[in-house]
Amino acid sequence: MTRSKRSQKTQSAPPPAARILVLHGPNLNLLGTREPDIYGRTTLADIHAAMEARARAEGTLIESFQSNHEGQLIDRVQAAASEGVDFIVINPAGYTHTSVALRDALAAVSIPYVEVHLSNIHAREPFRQHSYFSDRAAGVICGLGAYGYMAALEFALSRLREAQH
Ligand code: CA2
Repeated sequence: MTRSKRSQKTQSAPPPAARILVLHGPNLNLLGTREPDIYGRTTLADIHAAMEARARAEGTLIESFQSNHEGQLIDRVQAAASEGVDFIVINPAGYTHTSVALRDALAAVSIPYVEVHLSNIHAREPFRQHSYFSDRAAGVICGLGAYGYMAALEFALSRLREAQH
């Protein structure tokens, strides 16, 4: 056996890149185009681009998915388990206050998640002040606008770095 073949044999494969999934609930596709006083002027594409660049710098794979349909979000969460997603950042939007089913999907896959809201839901109508997601979240960020997603991403990256050591 040649020296290069021998060294190839003993080299271990690099660990697979960590994976983060960013989930956006209903109506967030409108971000940056309507109600800028509440939700700001940053679009979902802007948010994804900024998160992508930051994650790439750490060698982490990131995917974003937005849907206006509860079942599609649930399917995406279920698929995340078989895809080896390590961390989820989720803004369940209106489903925050209604969806036992999406909560159950996150509980079923046991993937840690941070819940993000652009607005401060505690300073708004009473019905927004209960979330079906917060008690199981690693953390909750609200009221920081689009920056909240970057803060959640930094937290996820630090968690994933810790897990690799
Ligand atoms: O503050 C948040 O991020 C929310 O999750 C946004 C949801 C709302 O139901 C939650 O209570 C708090 C609404 C998302 C609607 O997004 C729009 C964006 C631009 C224009 C219109 C709606």
